[in-house]
Amino acid sequence: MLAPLKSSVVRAAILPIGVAALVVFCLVEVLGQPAGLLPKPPELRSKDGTLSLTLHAGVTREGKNSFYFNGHPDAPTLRLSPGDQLKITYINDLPATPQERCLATPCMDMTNLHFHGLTISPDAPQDDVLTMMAMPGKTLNYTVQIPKDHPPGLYWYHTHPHGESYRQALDGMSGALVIEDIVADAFDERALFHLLNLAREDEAFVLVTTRTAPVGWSFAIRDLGSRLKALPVVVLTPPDDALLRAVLVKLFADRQLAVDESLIGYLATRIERSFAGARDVVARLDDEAMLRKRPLTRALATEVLRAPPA
Ligand SMILES: [Cu+2]
Repeated sequence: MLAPLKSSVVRAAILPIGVAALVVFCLVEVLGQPAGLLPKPPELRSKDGTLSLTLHAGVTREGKNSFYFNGHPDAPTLRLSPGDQLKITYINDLPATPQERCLATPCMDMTNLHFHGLTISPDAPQDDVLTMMAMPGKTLNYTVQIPKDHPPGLYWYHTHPHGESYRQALDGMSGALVIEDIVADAFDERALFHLLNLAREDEAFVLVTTRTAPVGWSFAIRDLGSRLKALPVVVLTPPDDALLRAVLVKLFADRQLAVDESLIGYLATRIERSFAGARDVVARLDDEAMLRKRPLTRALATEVLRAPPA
């Protein structure tokens, strides 16, 4: 890993259209979803090769089964890279006497997790939907190893107990799982080389995202190496002060929250310098203000920032 690039994401683009795609990507990150659409689930990213979280199964106010994260009926989007480990403590808080009816047999409110589409082990403590099962009040501990050569893509995780998963999944017990980034020395060189050749023949475009620039990688296929190293590279650095402030104002406005300019300045210099960091602090402040029935002020922000994230 290249030291100066550690905290930034390097995006290597092939042909100018790749750069156009990058611009779109950045705007989507900044603007988020238009008001009135489904709320965006929280996003969790692996750090130093691991993503750990506690997930609950529970019942919403409307009586639906749901995943719960940090006390909210949310299914967080999990972002991992090939080679990462995903650790989930999954607690079944569904009632021992189920409120809902099942198709063939009485509901038992048991649950577990299936990682749909991932090429991982079917044995406990990974993607084992047969022997890993939590009755109400029980906990399952998952440790999922994402292979180093796992293809990037959008996958999903969902509840998977036989006879009950249909009803539970329709209720909403599912979430997105994203495998990002190709990693140096951990992808199929022949496949990428063929893909690039095919794209050139078809005048199509390929966008590669990674955390380090290909210039430092070693290649078995020399032609692939020279092709990748010759690509235009666009580095996405952390947002600067002005952008981070604008993002904070926008995120508060999304929640119909009018906040003081001094609070924005206070937060911008204290939070992690990323869009994810901005989203996280706005959500936490909104939650805490509601919970404590207090206005959104610097005093509240000081207390919230001092407390570790739940
Ligand atoms: Cu599935």
